[in-house]
Amino acid sequence: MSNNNQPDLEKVEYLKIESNYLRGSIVEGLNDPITGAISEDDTQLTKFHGTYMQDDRDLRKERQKQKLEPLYSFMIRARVPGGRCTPAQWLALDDLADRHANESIRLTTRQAFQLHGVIKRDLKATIAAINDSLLDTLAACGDVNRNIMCSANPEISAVHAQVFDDSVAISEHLLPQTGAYHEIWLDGKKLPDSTLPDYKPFDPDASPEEVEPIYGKTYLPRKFKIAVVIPPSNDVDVQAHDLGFIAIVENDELIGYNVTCGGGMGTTHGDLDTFPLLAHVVGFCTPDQVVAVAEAVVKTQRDHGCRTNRKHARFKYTVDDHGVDWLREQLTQRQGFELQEAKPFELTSHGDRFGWQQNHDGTWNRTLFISNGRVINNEHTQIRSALKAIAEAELADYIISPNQNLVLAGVSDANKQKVDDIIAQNQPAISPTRELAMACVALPTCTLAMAEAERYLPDLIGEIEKLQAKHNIAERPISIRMTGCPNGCARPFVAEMAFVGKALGRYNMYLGGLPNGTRLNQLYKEHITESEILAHIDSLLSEYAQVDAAIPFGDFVIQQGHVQSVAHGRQVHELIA
Ligand code: SRM
Ligand code: SF4
Repeated sequence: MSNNNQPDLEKVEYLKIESNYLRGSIVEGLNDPITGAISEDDTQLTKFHGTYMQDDRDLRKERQKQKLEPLYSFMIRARVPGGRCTPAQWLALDDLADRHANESIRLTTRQAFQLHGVIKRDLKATIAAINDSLLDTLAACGDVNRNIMCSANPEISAVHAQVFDDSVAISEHLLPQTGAYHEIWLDGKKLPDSTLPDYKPFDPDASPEEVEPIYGKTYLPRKFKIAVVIPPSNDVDVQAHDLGFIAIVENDELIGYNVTCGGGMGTTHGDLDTFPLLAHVVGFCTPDQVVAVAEAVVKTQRDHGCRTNRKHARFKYTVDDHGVDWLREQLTQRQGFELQEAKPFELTSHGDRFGWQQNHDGTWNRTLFISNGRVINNEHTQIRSALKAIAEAELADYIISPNQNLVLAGVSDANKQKVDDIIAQNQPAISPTRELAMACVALPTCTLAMAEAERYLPDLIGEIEKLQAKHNIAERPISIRMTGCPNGCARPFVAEMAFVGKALGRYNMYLGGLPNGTRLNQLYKEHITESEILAHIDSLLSEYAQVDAAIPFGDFVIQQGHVQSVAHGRQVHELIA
């Protein structure tokens, strides 16, 4: 508490104010040859530039024993609105994965790329090379609007281009305007075709509104996330985001968007004041209004989000604390128009559509399964080489799906077979449950991981598949997600079944989401091991096998009283069994 009994601002708020619009001492830190690390303060600031300092947690103890500093390296996250990139951009990323990273490309749950294991010496060159490919990393992380998501492979493909363009417009409008990014990574240059804002040198006398018209000096209280969905798919889990736009399509024409506000997944174990929330549908706007609505929502959070407690700083808490009527008033004032009444819509599934699908223009999309988004060559798969070959032959555009998979898009009739031939060995038949599964990165790179996720879920799904086969329900899909901690990076709290890491080898188990991602699940068992997990699943599946195949697993567990139907995020942590 400060002297006047007002709660103190979070330390990072001062850091943002004093950083000269995200410059801090990043340049000095990068040039310091004594350590592979950068300072704690600069670590916070580099997030806004799209990179996180990490260390290899598999090697931490060994390095400590040898009295060496941790093996520091950097994760770089690119900004890829709607997950879309060209074959040339894919090849640039693929090249960097070998030259500067750990020989893999990671597709994220927000349709972006990550490179892991980039050492400090190579950081600037890697970010500059990403920019050379006309992608960038600005605002991929940090207290700003992050990568915007957009349905990857919608059934109503006729409106995809328009909805995608609206998503890009929102993304670009909400980019930080500071020249820090250009100075630190691009030697003050802006490439002619780059979508980055124009370069502005630092002017100590300029007002915050001149430098950062939307964010000001303090940026947002916390990260901010936007998703745009084209029903009936809910591949983006639209209500899991701070702000969402649901495309409303009539006769194959986009008439506008329902606006959703106040969703989010992150929680902290044992802290009941933190919880996931689903966004409210707050109204409808026309396509030409989306950018104004996005700006009004962001500014509402800028001015009213909590800056004294980062655990309460997400927009979901702002909306939960003040209510939807208050929010509508804020938006009307800031936008200069009222949102219209929301239109009816239906969402059917939050999974991807695999295999070939034809677009309205006659071209084809094929969605490939990429296990937890890790594009790699190893003893099980040569998917990285296959995707490189497709890019080299320019057979498709690339769209990262919101479920860490990859859509090869816009393939001509003539090229379909060529794609199939290249991909054949790398797309084994997989079960409907595995198709839906998603795990966050977790160990060894994530500093916050308490348990394995990406490296473990494929094996656990293997065991669950055996149990599904035992009960003759192998063909019934169950959406299963795993995270290494309760931050929720694989959006676990909207899955039908979720495992959230508590400690190495131990997870909290949640049940009761819907296959379309529009209901929160609830804690079912705490702190359990693999054998306990499998025993519980065996028992649940033996009951599930007796009910009508049309009943989704998430509904069945509620009907049988294993968990409750959750009306508010606070109930997610309630253990009723
Ligand atoms: Fe996340 C922090 C990885 C999507 C909620 N997330 C992290 C960090 C950066 C750990 C850190 O702060 O040191 C992780 C880096 C791990 C690594 O080694 O790569 C990380 N998050 C990821 C990714 C890569 C998971 C994946 O397997 O794909 C996703 C990158 C998305 C992107 O491209 O931008 C990712 N993170 C999400 C999502 C899902 C989403 O946005 O749709 C969520 C839940 C939704 C939400 O934000 O409410 C999410 N990540 C968090 C949180 C908790 C935020 C909160 O409100 O409490 C943290 C921790 C934090 O912010 O303090 C976090
Ligand atoms: Fe790391 Fe936790 Fe996010 Fe997984 S959920 S990537 S363990 S922060």
